[in-house]
Amino acid sequence: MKRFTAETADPDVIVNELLNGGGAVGISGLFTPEEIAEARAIVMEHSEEAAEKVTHFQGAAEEDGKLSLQRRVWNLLAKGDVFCRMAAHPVLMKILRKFLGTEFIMGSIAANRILPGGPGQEPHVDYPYWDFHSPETHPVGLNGSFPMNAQVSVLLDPFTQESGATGYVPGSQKELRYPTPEDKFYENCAQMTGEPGDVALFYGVTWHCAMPNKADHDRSAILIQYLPKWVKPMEDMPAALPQEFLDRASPDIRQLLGLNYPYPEVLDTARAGNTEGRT
Ligand SMILES: O=C(O)CCC(=O)C(=O)O
Ligand SMILES: [Fe+2]
Repeated sequence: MKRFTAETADPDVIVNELLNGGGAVGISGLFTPEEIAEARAIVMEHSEEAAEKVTHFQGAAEEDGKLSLQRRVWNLLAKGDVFCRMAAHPVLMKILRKFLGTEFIMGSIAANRILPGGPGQEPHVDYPYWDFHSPETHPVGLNGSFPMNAQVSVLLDPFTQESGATGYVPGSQKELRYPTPEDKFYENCAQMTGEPGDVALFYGVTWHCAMPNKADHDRSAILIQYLPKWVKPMEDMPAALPQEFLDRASPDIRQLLGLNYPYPEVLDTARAGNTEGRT
């Protein structure tokens, strides 16, 4: 992974690396130790108990009864001003404006805490959301030649090989497809390692996942999803229709109104348990 600082983070160089290079970069020096300590304290406070929250790519963990070793804290903008500073850091804004267009939006800001012994996730892509395990539900020929997603992880703990730093396959963003077992992800992956306060920025087409935490400490990060402005529909058609219309709409009309697609969803209060993944 190519590494940059707040001073050397040239948007053109980084955009090229995301699209045509490894698909992920590291940036250090964006946040103070105080900001990271504050964010971490809030995340820990909100995940002290293994509260059942919706999660993704944890099908195997759910089967093994290990879901509680990964904890999500959703809807972070409502939980502390420090998260607004993370989401809109000027260095990130400048790079993301180049990558996703000047009016890009944020799709999610959440913490992912993996406790010691946490098994990590299923290798996946985040393009534009999480459901490319079912490619037939997307437009024919959809590909990653232009970005419809960018992911930022702000590391709150040391991300090492041992602690399960996000694994990814460099170059896998060049062909949009969900990884299969034949791709031997774990043999081919590198890891987005770093110190608390460092940022990993990656293109969501890149095959990646949280790796198993074999260290004796937690491994938490703030995960931020960014999208082009038009990933949100232009018209809010359901809001413009009377409730009786929606109640009696056929399955096809409901689909056309976007009512079958769950996102955007209030993940903080969504049904607990794993809802996405191949398994
Ligand atoms: O926490 C990580 O290392 C990655 C999380 C991730 O990729 C996801 O939740 O989509
Ligand atoms: Fe992901």
